[in-house]
Amino acid sequence: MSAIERAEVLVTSPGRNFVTLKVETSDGVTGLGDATLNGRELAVASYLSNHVVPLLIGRDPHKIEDTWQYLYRGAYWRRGPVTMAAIAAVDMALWDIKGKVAGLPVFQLLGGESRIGALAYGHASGADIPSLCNSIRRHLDEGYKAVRIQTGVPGLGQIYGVATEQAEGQRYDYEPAKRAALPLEEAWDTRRYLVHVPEVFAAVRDEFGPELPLLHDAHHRLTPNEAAILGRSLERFDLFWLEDCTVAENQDALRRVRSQTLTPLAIGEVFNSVFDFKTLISEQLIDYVRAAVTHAGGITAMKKLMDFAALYQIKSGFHGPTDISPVGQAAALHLDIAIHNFGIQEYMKHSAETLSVFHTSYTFRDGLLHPGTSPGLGVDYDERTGDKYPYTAAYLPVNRLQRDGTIHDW
Ligand code: EZ4
Ligand code: CO
Repeated sequence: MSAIERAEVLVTSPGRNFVTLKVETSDGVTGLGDATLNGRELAVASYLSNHVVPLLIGRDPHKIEDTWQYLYRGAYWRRGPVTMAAIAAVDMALWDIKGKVAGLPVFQLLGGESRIGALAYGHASGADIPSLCNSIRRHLDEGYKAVRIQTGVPGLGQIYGVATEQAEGQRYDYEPAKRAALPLEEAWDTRRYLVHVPEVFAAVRDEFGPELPLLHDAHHRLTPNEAAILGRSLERFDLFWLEDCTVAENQDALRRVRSQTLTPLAIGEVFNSVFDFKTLISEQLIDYVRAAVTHAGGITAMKKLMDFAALYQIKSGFHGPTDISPVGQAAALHLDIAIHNFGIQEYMKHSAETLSVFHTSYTFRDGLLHPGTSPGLGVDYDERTGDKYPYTAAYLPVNRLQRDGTIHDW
C-alpha cells in the first residue's frame, strides 16, 4: 500500500503571499494544495504544519473522503476559514496525487468534461467612467467575454476593487492586500455609492451595448434594504450578477432582497461550509455560489455543495482573485469543467513573478478557461524560485464611514 511519507508547508511571496501544502507518497508521487487565506496566511500555515501534517504521515493517500472526514470530524472544532482552508489544501493535494497515479487530469475523475471551457470574467475598473471604459476595452481585446465593473465614487478616495495604476499595456491587478505592517484605511459613503453606480451602468451599456455580460461587487457594504434598492435600480441594465450585496451571516436577511429585486445575486466568497449556504440555497435566495475551493474545504466539499445547489437551479461562480494561488485556481477549473451547474469563473491573471513559482497548464482562449490535460491538477511548484520570495506582512484594507470614522463592513 502506498502511504503519505512527507508533507510540507511552503510559504512564498512572489508579488503576494501564498501558502501551499506539498504531500509526497512512498511511491514518489507529489500532490499540491492551496491553503492561502489573504491577510491571515500564517495561521493556516501553522494549523497545517503543527496540527495536520503529523496526522497525515502513514495514511493512504487514496482515501480522500476518509481523510476529509478525519480532519473535519476528528478535530472536534468544526468549520471556520483557517480549518477549512487547511482541509481544502489536503483535499486538493490528494486529488492531485490520485490524478497523477491514474494518469488522468482531475476533471476526468470528477466525471469528465461537461463543456469545452469555463466562461471567465475579468476585473475591469477605473477611477472614473472613461478609465473604466478603457479598462473594459482592454479586457475585450484580451479575449474576455464577461467583465466585472467597479469604479471610484465621486467624493471618496481610493476604494476597494479599483486598480490604482492602469497605464496602457500594464498588467491589470488591484492587489487589495498591500504589503505593510498595518492595513490601509479607506473611506466609505453608501449614499454616494447608490447614486453613482446606476450612472456607471448606464454609461457602460450605452458604450458597449446590451449583450456584454456585466457583473458588479458591492462587497457586503449595504443593508438588506439598501441592497434591494440597488438591485432594483440596476434591473434595467440586466446584470449577470450583483455580488455580496449585503453581509450574509444572517442568511434570512436575503429574503428581503430576493423578494424585492430580480437582479441575479451571487454570495459566498467568505463562506467556508455548506451550512453557510443552507438557507440561501434551499430557499433559492441566490443564483450563484461564490465560495472558493481553497476556502470551503476543497474539491470534495465543493462538489457536494454544487450538487446540493443543482437541486435549486443555482450555479457556480467560484472565487478566483489573485489571492487564490494557481493551485487553487486549477482546482476550481477542474470542477468548473466537470459539474453540470457551472455558471462562470472569476479570472484575474497572476503576475509573472507568481507564475515563475507556480507553473500552470491551464489555458485562456476566446474567453474560456480550461484546466489542461496534464495528470492531476496540472500545476508544478518551483521551490528554488519560491524560496527567493519570503513572506511579508500584507493586509486587506479596512473600511470606515467617511462621515464619522465608524468601522464599516467591506
Ligand atoms: O476582496 O480576494 O470578488 N472578489 C473579491 C476579492 C476579495 C479578495 C479577498 O481576499 O471581492 O477581491
Ligand atoms: Co467579491
